[in-house]
Amino acid sequence: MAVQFDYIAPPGWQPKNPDENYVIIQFKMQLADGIDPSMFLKGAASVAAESSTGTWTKVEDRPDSGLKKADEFKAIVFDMDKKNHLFKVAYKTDLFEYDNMAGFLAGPIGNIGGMKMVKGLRLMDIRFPKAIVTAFPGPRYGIAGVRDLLQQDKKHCSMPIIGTVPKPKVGRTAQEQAVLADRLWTAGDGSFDFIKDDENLTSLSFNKFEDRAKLVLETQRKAEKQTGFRKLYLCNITHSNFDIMMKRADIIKSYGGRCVMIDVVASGVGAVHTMRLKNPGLIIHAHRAMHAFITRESGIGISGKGDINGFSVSMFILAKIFRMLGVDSMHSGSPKSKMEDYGEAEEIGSILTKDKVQPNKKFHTLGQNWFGMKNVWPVASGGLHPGVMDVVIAKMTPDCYIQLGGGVLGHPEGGERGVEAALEARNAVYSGMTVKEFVSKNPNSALSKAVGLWGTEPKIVY
Ligand code: CAP
Ligand code: MG
Repeated sequence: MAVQFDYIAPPGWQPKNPDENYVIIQFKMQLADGIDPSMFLKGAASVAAESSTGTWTKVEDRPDSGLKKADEFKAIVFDMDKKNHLFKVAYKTDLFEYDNMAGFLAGPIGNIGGMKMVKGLRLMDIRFPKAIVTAFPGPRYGIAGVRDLLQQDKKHCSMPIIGTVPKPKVGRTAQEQAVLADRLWTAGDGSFDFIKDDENLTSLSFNKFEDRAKLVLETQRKAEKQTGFRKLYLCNITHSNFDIMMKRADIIKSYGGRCVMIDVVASGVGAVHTMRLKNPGLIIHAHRAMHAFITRESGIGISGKGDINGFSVSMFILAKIFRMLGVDSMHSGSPKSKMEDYGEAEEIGSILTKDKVQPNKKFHTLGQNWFGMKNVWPVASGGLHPGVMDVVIAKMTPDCYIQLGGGVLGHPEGGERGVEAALEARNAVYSGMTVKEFVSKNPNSALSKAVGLWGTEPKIVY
């Protein structure tokens, strides 16, 4: 297809000073059935063409047809690894409007996913250059900013932040939600950090947003006074009408809240970017519901060795995009989780937390220089319970949120004991103990009861 220009780099070509000059993308491609494998190079060139300047045929060549600039801005295929279906593409930085994420996505994550010549295309990673990274606001608070806002003492600064998303996901009234928040925030030594709305709890007939925000935030103030610990309520403001979402952020602010939660994939990059710029100084928590319909690869190609079917973008890329757009915490997946996990949660954690991320061959990632942009809390969640917390903290580092829904409210002796068990697990890790060691020394503890029910491995119920 790439008929007008030559989109293939000469052998050995590497982009010069990519952090200034290029966006680099690592692709994995499977040609459609019936297309001879020898066409792989041509296919890669077509991907580069369609995602930058080209189309399926030659177009008219006149002085005013823009072909000179188009040739200058054509994307370049390099580092071809035909055996493993891999190649990279370099796009000149100036092919993009630096601060426009929606505009960016329409290029390299645009039409190419629909091309007949491929039956599988996965974007494994994108490395963004300085001009694009620094054109975005990034997080307002990041890890240090949230710890400061919570006025954490030295001990709690070395621990994860821990909280619950009440289950059932939906069912309680706003009043019942506030009563539950009170029970959980004041349980144990009162240091339980946050309560979070579930991804599908917005403003429902029996649990209106405004009532819930008011009642839970009143409870938060009361619990803070009682326990001496500052708390977070991650209140879900998701709406497809941005004006309503903004109004909800203002309501949270007016009730003294510190944080909003957004289903960022469902809401879209425009909503998240604008909310980051316009919200009244709140922490942004990013739930990634819907991401798996975009990021989950079909086939066995995750490792880069097998065939792939279908079209996807890795979660590494979404993590980078939402860090740039400015969320402060983001679901990253977790080891020992109920969700698909091929070891990528720790890598997502690095992308969210480090300033200079190194490439990782295992996942074909390209690394990233964040040029001082604030970092983001990875959120470990999904089927976690107190029995797995030592391993999760060891892998995700103490700079993470740990979220236990069923893993607190399913405790055999009730929610308060669920909180106690989670806090005991966090303290055990802080004092250098494993969960098993703590349990053998404290057989009547809440943690021991939790481990009695769930063990120390994920519990997957079908
Ligand atoms: C967890 C959770 C989260 C998932 C999202 C749920 O509840 O509230 O939404 O963790 O997945 O609804 O499943 P449990 P991820 O603790 O009861 O499992 O974090 O992978 O984005
Ligand atoms: Mg949930």
